Amino acid sequence: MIQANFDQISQKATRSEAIAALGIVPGESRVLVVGLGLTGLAVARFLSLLGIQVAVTDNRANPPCLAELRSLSSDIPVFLGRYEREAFRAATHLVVSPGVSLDTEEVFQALESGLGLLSDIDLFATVVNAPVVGITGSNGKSTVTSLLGTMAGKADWNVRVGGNLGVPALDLLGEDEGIDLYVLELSSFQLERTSLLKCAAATVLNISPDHLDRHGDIETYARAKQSIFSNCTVRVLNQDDPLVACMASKDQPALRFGLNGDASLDFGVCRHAHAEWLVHRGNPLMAADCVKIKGRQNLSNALAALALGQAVGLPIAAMIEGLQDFPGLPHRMQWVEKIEDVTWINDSKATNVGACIAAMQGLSGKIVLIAGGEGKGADFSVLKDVVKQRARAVVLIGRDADLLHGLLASEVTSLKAPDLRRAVELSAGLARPGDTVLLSPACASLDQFTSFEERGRVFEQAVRNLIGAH
Ligand code: UMA
Ligand code: ADP
Repeated sequence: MIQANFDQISQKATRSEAIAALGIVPGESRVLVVGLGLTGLAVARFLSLLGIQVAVTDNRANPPCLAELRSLSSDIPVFLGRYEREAFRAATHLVVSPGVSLDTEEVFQALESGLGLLSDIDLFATVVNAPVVGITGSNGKSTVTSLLGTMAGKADWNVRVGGNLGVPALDLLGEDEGIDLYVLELSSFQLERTSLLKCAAATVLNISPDHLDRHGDIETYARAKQSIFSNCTVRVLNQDDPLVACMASKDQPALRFGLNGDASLDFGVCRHAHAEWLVHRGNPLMAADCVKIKGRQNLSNALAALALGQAVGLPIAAMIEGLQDFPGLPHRMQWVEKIEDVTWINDSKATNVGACIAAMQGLSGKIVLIAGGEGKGADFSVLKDVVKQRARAVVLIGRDADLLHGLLASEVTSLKAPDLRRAVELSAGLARPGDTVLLSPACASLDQFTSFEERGRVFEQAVRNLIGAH
């Protein structure tokens, strides 16, 4: 026990020193945390434990983590309902939560006036004591992050997995003695405000338009993603995605993966013994059929995880075991029911057009697509071809239903539904035996639901209600 206390004290001292090197010093610095969600709470907790003076502001009157912050300390000043200008004036440093745009007037002005900007990921990177793998991209981040965590577990590594996936990076730290590896899912919002991360291996899985309402254009969005490679040791690059394949650098080694059958790739897919196999520089590793998560996009995810794992020294046998066992995450191409020979699939996590296209391309037979929600400024016209080829009909919900209808009604039968339950009923009427009804909205859910998980649950329940109705 005494040893444990000693370790805690010495760890605190080491972390304080590391944070002081950023110019954040107890008694002198005042850090303003903007946003009181999971990230804001984690940052306030981390800094106040190190004795740093912290204040928090959120423009919501009742932000999600207020009660937790109050129970952490009653001494932390909290400004709610609007971003308090006084709080910005009093601060020496800003930590801006990923949900808050850097263009928000008060934040923008504070940065213009010279305040230092840090992210929770910067603070994490400053004190972390073990190798970090960073995973970003438009689609597949959560899957690859969780899969790599499973692979590391199979090798008996002490691994911690989080970031945009759900547990803020700082909350993964705890007492990090004996941790072998951190695996972080990183969003474009986290990366655009991070400059200190040094990944042992990092990847941009793919780039397709997303969050353009925040980033403005795809170039800015791609640049935020690419910044994951600054200071990284090994770049893992998707050769199938032209926007990613060109992200190589002569100064950093790269491992390349791809589905195009090129045997010279570090990790690829080739024919072997009359079947498709995952290969390492042409050498067969495992039959593609034995990868538990299904679909071409998941084969690509499997190759990415193999390359990242190899870059940090995971044994190949453990990685193969992980691929055989990892069942996939809920709300991603999740089988729900088969009713009167119609298969129902929940892909609620498809919050952008790239994921929706991959979902439709990965299915055989005709599809009734349920889509719509908050499009985040995306260009939906890229859905036209795949909808024309694969869909029998589309049923549209949410804020951008009209926009989608305007583009797709000329290609296939297109109906609008007032809510997801009604969309399920309409889809049941449109689908024929052998079809798939696919919820793959290509949009965020927040106009009608609290999260993509809630949207997926509502869908599953509505589908199960159909069984009772038959
Ligand atoms: N908000 C306000 N006012 C504020 C602060 C936030 O209205 O003052 C709103 C934002 O517009 C946003 C929401 O509240 O819609 C939450 O923002 P936040 O920064 O407080 O979010 P956190 O709870 O800290 O969660 C964040 C990530 N959320 C976002 O980037 C929006 C979580 O990713 C992540 O799991 C968590 O940190 C831990 O790292 C979620 C997400 O949706 C899953 N990410 C986006 C995505 O995957 O597409 C990027
Ligand atoms: P993210 O964390 O990047 O949102 P997820 O693993 O949660 O990624 O998957 C999100 C959506 O993208 C799901 O609809 C899933 O079916 C789809 N998807 C997963 N991997 C890929 C990929 N490599 N390419 C395209 N779509 C993918």
